Amino acid sequence: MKLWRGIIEEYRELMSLDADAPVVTLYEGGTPLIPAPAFARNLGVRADIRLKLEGANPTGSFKDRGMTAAISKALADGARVVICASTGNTSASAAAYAARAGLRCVVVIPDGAIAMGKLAQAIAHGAEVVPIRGNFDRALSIVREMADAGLATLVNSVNPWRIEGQKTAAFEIVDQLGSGLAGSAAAAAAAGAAAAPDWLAIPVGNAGNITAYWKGFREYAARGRSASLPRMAGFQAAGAAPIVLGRPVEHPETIATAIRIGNPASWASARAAADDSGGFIDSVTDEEILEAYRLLAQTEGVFAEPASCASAAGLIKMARDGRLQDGQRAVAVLTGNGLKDPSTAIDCAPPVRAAVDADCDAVRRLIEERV
Ligand code: AN7
Repeated sequence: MKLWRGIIEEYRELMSLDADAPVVTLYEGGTPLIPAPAFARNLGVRADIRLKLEGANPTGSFKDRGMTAAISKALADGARVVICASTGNTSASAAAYAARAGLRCVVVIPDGAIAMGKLAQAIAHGAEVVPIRGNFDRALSIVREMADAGLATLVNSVNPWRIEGQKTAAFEIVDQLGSGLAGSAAAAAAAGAAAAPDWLAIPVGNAGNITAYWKGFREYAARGRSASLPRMAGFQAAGAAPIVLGRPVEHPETIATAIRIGNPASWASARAAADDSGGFIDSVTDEEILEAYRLLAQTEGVFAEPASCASAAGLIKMARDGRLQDGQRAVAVLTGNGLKDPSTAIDCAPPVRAAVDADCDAVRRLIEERV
């Protein structure tokens, strides 16, 4: 059995890290790419749908791919303190990798607007948590200023090492799809080369991840390791959809707090990824996100956090309006684990029934009347 070594060791020749630099890793990456036949049946088109389970990373989100690279580089450069703004997952990941590297970690978050699991992680890993009376966009501008002043190394996705790490998810998808599968990528596969899916559906917040995936797919194709490129389909939440609207949103609002971002730092490169790939950036409503959230959990056994489900909600929308067609293959990136946000899971479901007496009769009665 070959053990997974983390994304830097697995894809070192495709990343421009110094060979002798220290590697700070939690053995991130190598996440499952799973078929979603029940979800696909709900779409009403005969498409091949796969889910990339980024919630299976060590801290429960895709951020770990970027963080192993950014923290390794920070350590190599002699940093003592790292800093980030976050809607939650970046802070959880930065806190964990900084702990492993022995670095101080400061995280600046919008007060009251990050999911409980993520806050718990930042605290558990010993990060210094600074809540601000303002949103993510404000937090990002503050930490950028702190970094410019030389107080700390910035590990948000404006740090190019974050993008370097995150692009490896695109490599994995091509490798995992392998060869000999159905869909319009089949011709390329038959020729012996692995290929990208027809569509890559992905949530968009600060827009680093869509930028990273597009970079990864292009680099893999340029190296002859992928016979095709996907069309990139990015999805923002309707209440936080600056790229779709073409202007910053001053007060972004969505149940998907991870992507509650009104002025994405990587706006231009996200636009380019969509345009250059023949794709688009669209929005999905909170209701559509929650519908996808329930479908994935209850028909596929996949618990992804609400922001993640923007990609799956996007596929439902694409199937409805004819953009996703019979015979195509689509991968939805599920960026974070559902356990990150237990409050949404509980608040959006019927209440758990009141306790019954602790005897078999009471429980049997409930089973017989189908609870
Ligand atoms: C689950 O943690 O911005 O478009 O500060 O946590 O690369 O920003 C999180 C973003 C999608 C959007 N899904 O990715 C943060 C943060 C989940 C996320 C996104 C985030 P980008």
